Amino acid sequence: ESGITKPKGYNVSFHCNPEMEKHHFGMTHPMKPWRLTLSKSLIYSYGMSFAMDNYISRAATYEELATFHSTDYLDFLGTVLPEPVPRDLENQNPDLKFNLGGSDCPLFDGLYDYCSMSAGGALDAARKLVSHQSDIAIAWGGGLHHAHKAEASGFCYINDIVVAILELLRYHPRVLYIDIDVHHGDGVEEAFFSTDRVMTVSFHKYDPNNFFPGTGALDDNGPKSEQNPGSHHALNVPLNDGITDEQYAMLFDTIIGQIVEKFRPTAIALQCGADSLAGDRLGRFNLQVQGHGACVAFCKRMNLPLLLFGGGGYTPRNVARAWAYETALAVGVDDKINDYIPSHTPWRDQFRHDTLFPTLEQILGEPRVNRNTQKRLQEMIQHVTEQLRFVQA
Ligand code: VJV
Ligand code: CA
Ligand code: ZN
Repeated sequence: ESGITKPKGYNVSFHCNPEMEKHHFGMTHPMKPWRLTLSKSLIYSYGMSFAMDNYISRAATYEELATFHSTDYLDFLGTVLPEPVPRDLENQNPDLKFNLGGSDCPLFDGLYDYCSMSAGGALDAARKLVSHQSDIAIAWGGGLHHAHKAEASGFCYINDIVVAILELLRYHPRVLYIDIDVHHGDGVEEAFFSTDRVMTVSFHKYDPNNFFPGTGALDDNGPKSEQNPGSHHALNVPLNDGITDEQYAMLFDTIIGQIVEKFRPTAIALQCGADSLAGDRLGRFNLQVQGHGACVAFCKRMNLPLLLFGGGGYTPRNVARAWAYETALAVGVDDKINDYIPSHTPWRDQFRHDTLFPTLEQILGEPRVNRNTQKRLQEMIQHVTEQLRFVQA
């Protein structure tokens, strides 16, 4: 038995930082950095490290973070201390400085290190792509798409995606950003609102009054003005509860296919938030590991430098399954992975049955009622097609 080996002439790099994974948002907070450790264990157990270049990422420097974030915000983030008594859910202080210290974005030990390590992994990944050392670069510790220039939001403090895309833009004329997290990628969209060099497209659950962050309607396409080159370069695909693999793939392939044809990106950044999977603690969709992974497979087929970020994902065992499967897709061993479980793996047969591949037959989560009509999905495709009439590469 040979095990997984490196594909010839095709490089995948894997960027992680074990120190980052040790941080805690608080006992019952949904964001659990240890899901990264779980994902990595599954990936390494399959022997996938032998098919990739593996890097321990460094922390991003203050200067690197300041390419997007305001120095006022960074200075505060670097000096605030955890509160001795955490604020409870009900009793929130309405005037939090930079939105730091509430229940969504708590102050915890080592917060600044956690943030700079997340961004460091994303930046390392971007640099591997621009130097042509990698064809696909993976940073599962990144993908924190809600952070703004001078404000934390929705479990995100530093927008590692924006920092990494800014690095790509030093060498790439046009970057396509795609976001399959169940939440709207508002921070990334806003950061590139006024440029035509980045097209952002987010697929998300949309219900302005009941689902975070409430933005990302179909006709939110950036500030509409003649002078703004960024108009028509922000696309949104607002969805309802219970969308299935088939519907999602149809939308994704049609929309992304059209965008690639019209916008002609020279690199793709894909945020793979795993909270769009069925059975997620915060999510609402019915996606299975295959349906989620199909988005990665589609982007890979575009044959462009590809940066894969993590993001949300609140049922850790499913996060690990999805990101392990997507790592296998990136490397190109998804179809033969079960044959390659190293022979020295303890409980090899149980491992084969309990972890990754069974989920490719088994259904994740309680199925939700699908509230997405075929008619509405067609309207969304139509709207995107109309926006793309204004786009010229
Ligand atoms: O919906 C919100 C904001 C509120 C105020 C704060 N309360 C707790 C919840 C309602 C309006 N925030 C969302 C943020 C979701 C962020 C998603 C991030 C990503 O996946 O897109 C990218 C990494 C929200 N939904 C659920 C919760 N917050 C939530 C927060 C908690 C919690 C339970 C649920 C914080 C602490 C604890 N439990 C103990
Ligand atoms: Ca999204
Ligand atoms: Zn999310």
